[in-house]
Amino acid sequence: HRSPVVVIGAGPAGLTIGNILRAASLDCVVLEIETREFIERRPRAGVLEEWAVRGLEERGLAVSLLERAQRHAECEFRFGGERYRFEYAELTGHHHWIYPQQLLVTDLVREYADVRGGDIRFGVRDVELHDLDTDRPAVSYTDPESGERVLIRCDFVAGCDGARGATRAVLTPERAHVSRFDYGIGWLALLAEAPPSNDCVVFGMHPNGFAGHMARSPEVTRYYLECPPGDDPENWSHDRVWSELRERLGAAGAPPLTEGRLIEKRVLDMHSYVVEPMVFGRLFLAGDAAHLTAPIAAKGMNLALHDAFVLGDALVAQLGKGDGTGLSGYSAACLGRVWDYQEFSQWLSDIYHGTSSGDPYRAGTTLARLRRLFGSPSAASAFAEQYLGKGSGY
Ligand code: RFL
Repeated sequence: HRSPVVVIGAGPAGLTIGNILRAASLDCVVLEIETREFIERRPRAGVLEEWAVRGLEERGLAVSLLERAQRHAECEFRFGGERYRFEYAELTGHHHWIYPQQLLVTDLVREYADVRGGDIRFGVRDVELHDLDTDRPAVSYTDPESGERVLIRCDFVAGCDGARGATRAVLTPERAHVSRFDYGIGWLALLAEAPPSNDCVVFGMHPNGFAGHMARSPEVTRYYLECPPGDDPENWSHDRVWSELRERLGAAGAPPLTEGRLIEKRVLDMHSYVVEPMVFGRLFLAGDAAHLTAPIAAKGMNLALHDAFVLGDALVAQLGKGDGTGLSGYSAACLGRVWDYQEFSQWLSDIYHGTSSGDPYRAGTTLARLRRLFGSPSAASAFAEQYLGKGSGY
């Protein structure tokens, strides 16, 4: 078996790279451990930045998204029992798009496999990488039906298998440097079968802890509740969840929360890492395999798409025209944005979690930051720029 590129992982990063290669009539094989049905239903992120939507659109990958996604122009902060609207589109002219990750994945799989004729193998087992520091690397896996090992020789491997994949294991300390940050905070991530309770995203800063409200669709809403890291979701009964949400998101004049059945309830421990460089020999990492950003600032899916645009275009230039400049500059071209988003997530985490830290000094500085955001136009535009992600300049 031979293919110019093997892509490991069919998430937003891997599928976008596969689609870019197929659009240039280049062959690749995408390997995915889960089934197609599973990845098309796995709920995760939902916020797309405008430059990411435009990047998908330019590559013919945003037809359904532009028909179905909601376009948001503002968000709302609640603290001290009051509501504060933040009209970022009015400030910057840019928007957020709300589109559940599983719908984007469904669109990308359909386009890659059914429209562009791409090769994708689901349910593969025991993926291993070989000879990465030679010019003929290979990837092997166990075929789910025959149980046999299959080896694919290639020119390049794209490691897009997320935070728990096989490519991260290859990156021993001699091969790449990993910087980590642990926030020491947990978020109970909830999906409620209930229409959104507000016309935009809401961030609630409360002495009991942070709470977030994010629309996903007219029928489903994501909520977050700050909790101790490692907390057991079973500690959070239906009644406890809704009473905490009501309390933490409560504010004068706020519409009441629309309650509903909780269809997902899991605890996410907030931590982040960055792998540098994002390359080892012929292995190029993209998305969560290269860097994890705690979902505090909703940046992960956007970074995965940014990597995929840069890597997809660089592979096309190399394989189509023998131009290797994109590949040699790949890691540097991505890490600027990666670190920028890491820093913003850390800054935002201080705002979200300061008032519940139990430390009156941190609570005081948090409230000062919030007042500055709503009192100073230049602080507001700096925030809006980072909240929306920069469109260019990296
Ligand atoms: P993915 O989506 O994890 O895809 C990796 C794919 O690789 C497969 N895989 C393997 N395949 C072959 N061999 C192996 N050994 C493999 N191991 C794993 C997996 O099954 C999977 O299909 O990575 P990618 O493409 O880098 O995309 C990253 C995003 O998924 C991630 O950053 C976001 O979901 C993070 N995130 C959010 N990001 C945002 O931009 N906005 C948000 O609002 C947002 N909310 C979230 C989030 C992540 C969450 N969780 C559960 C992690 C909310 C949550 C709850």
